[in-house]
Amino acid sequence: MERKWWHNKIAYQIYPKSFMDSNGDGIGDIKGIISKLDYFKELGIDILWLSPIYKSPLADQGYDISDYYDIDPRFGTMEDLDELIAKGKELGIGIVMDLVVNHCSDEHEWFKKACEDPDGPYGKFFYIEDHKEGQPFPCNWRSYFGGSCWEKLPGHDDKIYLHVFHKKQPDLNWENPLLRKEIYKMINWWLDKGIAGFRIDAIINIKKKLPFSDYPADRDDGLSSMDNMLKEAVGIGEFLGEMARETFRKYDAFSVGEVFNEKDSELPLFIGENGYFSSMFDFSTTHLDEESKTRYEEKEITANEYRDAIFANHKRIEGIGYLSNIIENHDEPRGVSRYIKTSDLSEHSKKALAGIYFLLPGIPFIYQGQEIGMENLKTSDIDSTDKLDDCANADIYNTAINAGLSEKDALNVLIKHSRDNARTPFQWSSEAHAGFSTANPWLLVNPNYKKINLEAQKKDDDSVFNFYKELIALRKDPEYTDTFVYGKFTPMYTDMDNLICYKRTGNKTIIIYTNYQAKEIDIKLESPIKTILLSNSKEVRFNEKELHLNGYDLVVAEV
Ligand code: TEU
Ligand code: CA
Repeated sequence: MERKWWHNKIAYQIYPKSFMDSNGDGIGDIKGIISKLDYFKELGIDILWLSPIYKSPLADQGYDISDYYDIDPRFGTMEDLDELIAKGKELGIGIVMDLVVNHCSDEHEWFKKACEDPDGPYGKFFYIEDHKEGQPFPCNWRSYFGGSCWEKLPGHDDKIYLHVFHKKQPDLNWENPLLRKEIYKMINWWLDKGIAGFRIDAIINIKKKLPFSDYPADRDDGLSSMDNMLKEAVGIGEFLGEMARETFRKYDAFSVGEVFNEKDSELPLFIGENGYFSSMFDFSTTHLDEESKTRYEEKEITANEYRDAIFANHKRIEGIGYLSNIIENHDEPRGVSRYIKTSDLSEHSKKALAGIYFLLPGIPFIYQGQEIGMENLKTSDIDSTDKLDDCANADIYNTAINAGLSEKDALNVLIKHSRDNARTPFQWSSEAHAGFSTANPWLLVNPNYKKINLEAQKKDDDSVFNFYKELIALRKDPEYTDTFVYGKFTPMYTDMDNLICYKRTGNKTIIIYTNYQAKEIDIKLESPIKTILLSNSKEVRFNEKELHLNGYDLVVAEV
């Protein structure tokens, strides 16, 4: 496989609104990010992905863009961003912007012009249909945030527009070459500025199955999940190939797709050599507890389920391309609260989870706060839905109420699944507002900040934070980096329960052993251990033939 500059990078996702507030208005901002650049240098981060900071009404926290060429004043100015890009460059840190082009904001001038003249050129930038009051909509797709994906076009009683997300996020019509040209122009404008690349939002949605038609309803609302339509939509490759040719490839930019529902046969086209994207996220574990969102029974993801999901996905991708590995992002609950049994959650088990995903083939992404082991909110932290913020919350809560849950139980379901879990402010210290801001933050701080915060962890050699530092240093160690980046991946001990073990073979042979359960275990060694490269346990006991692992021990060994 041809070597690319991004293959050996470590990436970090910033959710700007919740990262660091520099001016005391309770909202994180670009100056706050700049003030922490040394922190990223210390950690060993190469790529910073910023969730959207463009001009936006923030109906979906910036994923609703009203001007692609401007910065929202709440986050700062274009000068601030230029400074971030320049200072990042000096430190060897590339800035990756979020590319949100399935939709824009209803406050974008394109949409305003479309409302003024739906039959004019900008009307064709969107999906606008005629509609008579009382008539069925052109299709019964459920928007991702609940309810129909059709909404009355402002100023026109006889017209509607499509939004697969929030009604303030009208879908852009990618079938229109003029729209596509505008998008590529914008992408190149940003790449000319010197950013390292893009994370590409919700991209699988740009190809719709047309003409609009109904799919079988999958909930009492009579609507159908978008997945059903996406399965039948073909031809997205024409758009993505064109976009790659017209933009990313010309700049050798890094691009990572938020890709769901891709078809196996399309993988080489997506992330193979000369694929549409440099990489795409491994979401194989995020679906494991999907059902508990709507079936309302406690579902803990088991070690075997977790292992089988990531191993299968890495095997599927083997020889084709590079996954971007995550345990969480701004759309998911915190990984440690989700992939570790509640009764087993500790600094020790958090380090085990970190080691497992971090040393897989692909590009490790750390989501802000993950490196200090930030956790979900607890049901006892919140007594009302008002304390939360996300536009996706209403659907989760109402669906639970409609299914017959009490208000208290519905609130508990919401607290478990809300995207707000990942969006509470970064816990810098035990000071007021966790050191995130001098004012009341826009979203509550997780009350556990006195215990879980960066300042305390920096002082503690055994902290989760210092373990992440060691993991990064190990991946970058000149002796081993080639094996971690390009080494072959071989699952091991998959016939045994609760062991998550794999081998990386390059110019070195490294085995990652993890006992992902509370119970201790002795395992037979395939080959004798030469050196222990890293472990979350102070003392690792082994002999020629056997390795002893206490509960949640992770051992990285050269053999
Ligand atoms: O997410 C797209 C997506 O498909 C989901 O994970 C979505 O967040 C979830 O189904 C809603 O409950 C991206 C962004 O990451 C997300 O933050 C945005 O809300 C969304 O696109 C729209 O831009
Ligand atoms: Ca601010």
